[in-house]
Formats: sequence, structure tokens, C-alpha cells
Amino acid sequence: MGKRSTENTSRDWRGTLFGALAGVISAGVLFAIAEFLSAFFGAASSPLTAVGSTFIDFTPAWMKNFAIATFGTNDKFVLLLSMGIVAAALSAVAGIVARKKFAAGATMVVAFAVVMAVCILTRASAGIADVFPLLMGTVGGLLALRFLSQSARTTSSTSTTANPPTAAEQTPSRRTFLVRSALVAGAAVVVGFGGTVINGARNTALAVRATLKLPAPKTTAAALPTGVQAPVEGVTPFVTPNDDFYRIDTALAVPDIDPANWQLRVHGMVEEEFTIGFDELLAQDLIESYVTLTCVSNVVGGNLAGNAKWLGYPLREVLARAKPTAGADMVLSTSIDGFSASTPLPVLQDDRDAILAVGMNGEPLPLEHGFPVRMVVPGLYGFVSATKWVVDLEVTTFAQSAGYWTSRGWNSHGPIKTASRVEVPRALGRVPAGSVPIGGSAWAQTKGISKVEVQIDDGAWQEATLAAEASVDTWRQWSYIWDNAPAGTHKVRVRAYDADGTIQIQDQAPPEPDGSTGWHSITFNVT
Ligand SMILES: Nc1nc2c(c(=O)[nH]1)N[C@H]1C(S)=C(S)[C@@H](COP(=O)(O)O)O[C@H]1N2
Ligand SMILES: [Mo]
Repeated sequence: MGKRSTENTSRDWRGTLFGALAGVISAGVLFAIAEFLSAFFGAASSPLTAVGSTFIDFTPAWMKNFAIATFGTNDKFVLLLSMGIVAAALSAVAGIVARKKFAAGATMVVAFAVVMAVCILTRASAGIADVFPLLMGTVGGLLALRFLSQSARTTSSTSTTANPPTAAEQTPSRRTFLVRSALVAGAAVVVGFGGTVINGARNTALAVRATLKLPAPKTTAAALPTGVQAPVEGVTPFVTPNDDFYRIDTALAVPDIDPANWQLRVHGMVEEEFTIGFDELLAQDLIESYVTLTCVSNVVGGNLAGNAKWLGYPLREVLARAKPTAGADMVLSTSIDGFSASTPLPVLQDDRDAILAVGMNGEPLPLEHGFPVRMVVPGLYGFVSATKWVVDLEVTTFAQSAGYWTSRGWNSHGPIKTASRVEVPRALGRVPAGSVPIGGSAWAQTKGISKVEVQIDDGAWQEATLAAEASVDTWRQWSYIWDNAPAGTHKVRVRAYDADGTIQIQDQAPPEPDGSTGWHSITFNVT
């Protein structure tokens, strides 16, 4: 190989790299413009949100399961990161193609834009105007691609001809390309960042929530008995602060609902169809109660559970007003973003505190937890009961209709299974020898916990001390002091009994399709 051809190869390689860079930066321009404009057109017009949401909706149950089990409440971050990587790879290819033949690369970009437009238009709350930001972004992205791919093209020599590259095609153009790339990329970052800031500033729900005063409940929650918190340092707080409350939903962009425009439609198999607005809802007799929410995706020992003091209006009153007709056995609740849950009708009519919640731990619901109104139903996993941003209740039948996750492989009815977990010591933690405090939580919502037992290594099961019970709808803490713990690696296992004396299921089962089972155990070191 002569020196000449080696140079050409390295120039080709560099040209390809520049083409790829031109593609990625142009995609950045596309998304920056689209996200910026979506601040004015509404979240439904954001291509990133629409593509991600569409992806979530088509995610098979096993993958959702895997994502939540692996990434927990970081699942959305991982999804966005993966989307970013795929988008970068595709746009790099488009850039490489565009450097050789602009029309071909541009066609690829337009094809991606069409796919994104379909994602936008098929979302629950989208209208035709919602493709405008994407359209403008695509125009901007194509202009950037043409500009940058031209610059990238001149950086490689015209190696197919015998003519040596002219000076203009060589050294200066490499710098030119990099400078132009940096300028375009910088502009995209500024526009994208500006869009994020404006988006935050234009969030109506956030602004309204900040000054919203909720009425006092007609029926207040009984004061927490002393001793609901097990006397072991490191056990989960009995009441979960709102900021620490687990969040699980399919909403990539948190719905921005102005309570002034919020309405709940109650219809279906009822004698009295009606809609209720936010002010009217607040004017009803509200009740307050502690309820522990649990996610069906929680693995044995997992932390997808939280306990809060909820304020809201009993769903049994809502249904009493609507008067379900004979044969109805389910209420399909739907959120503004299209998520839905199927709740057995009798559960919403019995005397448990199933509510349309407006308050959480003394504040209006946080945006991520359903502002302005969500459902909270003691005893059922969230996926069949806890619809956030709820706007529609349809009284129907299980035979006729199905909730969001039910049509994706999960059960239609979702009673919470009795569970218990060890929280202290931490798994693989180190504790000093002697008297070792052990503690955790257990739950059997609507029934209550009657007994918790622990087993150290392979010893006999010992009864733990139960903390005070706040209500049968909340979790209950337990503790156990292991005296004279010898140094070494040890295992502790826990199991709970509900109020009927039924023992928690021992067989290990994964969350899908109706909740995990198994006795939790952890290993720790006594030093
Ligand atoms: N609108 C909407 N509501 C939803 C969901 C959702 O994806 N969208 N997820 C449900 C699930 S699976 C659970 S476990 C609870 C979680 O409520 P949290 O995020 O307030 O803890 O919300 C439920 N309500
Ligand atoms: Mo869930």
C-alpha cells in the first residue's frame, strides 16, 4: 500500500465519522426545535414523549416486568436513555448516507419523522396540530443536515478521481466542519434547554397546586397510635413522605391538568350518568384515611409500596349517585392519558375507604401522583385500582371491558397478597455481634396482620413483636432482637399471617400475572 492510499483510507474514515456526527447533530436540532415548540403546543406534541409512550404501550409484559425489576422507579430514565442511543445510531446512519447522497439521507430523516408523527397522532389526547412542532423540527433538522453534510463531504478527498484534492477541500474544511458542527450543536442545546425551562414555567398544574387550599375532611383519620413505628433504627418510616413515595406509571410526561378544567365523567351501566368538576368534588363530605398502596410489580422484599394519609371522596357515594344497573360488575377508570384500570364494582361499594383522592399527606396530590384527582382503593394493587389523573369512570362488566395491563397479560382482578419484608439489617450489611435488632414491615390490606415470625439461619421460627396497628389498610411494622448473635454470615427469613390466621404464601412466584409470592430473606454479617 502506498502512502497515498493510506491517506485516502483515513480520510474516508474521517469523512464517515463526520457524516455520522452531522447526522447526530441534525437529529439534535430536530428534537430541540420540536421540544421547544411543544412547550407551546402541549405535551402531546412532544415527539420524544410520544415515541416513548408508544413504546411503553407496546412493551410486552415480560419486558415491563424486567424493566421494573431491574431499574425499579428508574425505568423511565433507562427508557429515555435507550431511545437516545437508538436515535443517535439511526441519525448517524442517515448522516453517513447524506454525506454521500443528500437526498437518500434526507429520505431516511423524513421516514423517521413519519414514524414519529404516527406515534404522536395515535396518542389518546392528540390532535392534528400536535404534529406541527415535529414538522418544524424536521425542516430544521434537514437544513442542518444539508449544511453539515456538505461541510463533511469536503473533508474527504475526491479519492475516486485521479486529481489530488484542492487545498479548499482539505485542511481548512476539517476545521470548518468542526466549527460549524459546534455552532449548530450549541444552538440546538440552547433551544432544547430553553424549551425545557419554558415547559416548566408554563405548567398550569404546578402553578395552581402551589396555592391550592384543600378543605378540611368531614371525617378525619384517627390519630396514629403511638408505637406504629417499630423501635429499630433504619426501618422504613411508617408514613412515606410524598417525595419518597414510589412512582409507577406509563406517563413519560406527567399530565398537566388545570383543576378548573378537570371533570370526571361517570357513565356506562348506570341510571344516572353525570359529570363532576373539581370544586363540586371538594364541596362534598371528604374523608381522610391511611392506606398502604402496593404495586403488583413489587418483587419479594421490594420497595414498590408506600403508605400515606389520603384525603378524598368515597367512591361508594359516587356510585350511589350513579346507580349501577343490574349485571354490572366492574368500574373501568381511565386517566387523561389513556391508562385504565378495572376495579370490581363491589369493592367500590363496600365500606372500605375507596376514594377519589385529592390530598396526600396533608397536601394536594403531587403531580406525579395524580394531580388533581386519583383513585385510592385499599386492598387492590395499583394497576387495577389506583388510576392517577382520573377523568372517566365507566360502570361495565369484566366480560365487556379490560384495563390497560389486563390486555397486556396481567390479571383483571388484583387483590394484594399478604407480604412481609426484612428492612434491618440491610441485605449484605454488617452489624456488631451481641444483640442484633431486626425489623421490617408486613401488609395484608383490608384484613390486617396478626402475626409475624422470623427464622435465623435454619433455626426454629420465632414470633416477632408487632408494632401498633394504625388500620387494617396500612402496613404493620415488626421487630425482633436476636440476642447473643455470633460473628459470621447469617440469614434471616420472615413470614406473616393475616387477621384470619392465613400464612403468607411460601412458594416463590414472580410478579406477573397477579403479584409475587414467597418468604423474604436476607443475608448479613455479624462482626
Ligand atoms: N394514569 C395512571 N395511573 C396509574 C398508573 C399509570 O400507569 N397511569 N399506574 C398504576 C400503578 S401500576 C400503580 S402501582 C400506582 C402507583 O401509584 P403511585 O405512582 O402514586 O405510587 O398507580 C396506578 N395508577
Ligand atoms: Mo403497579
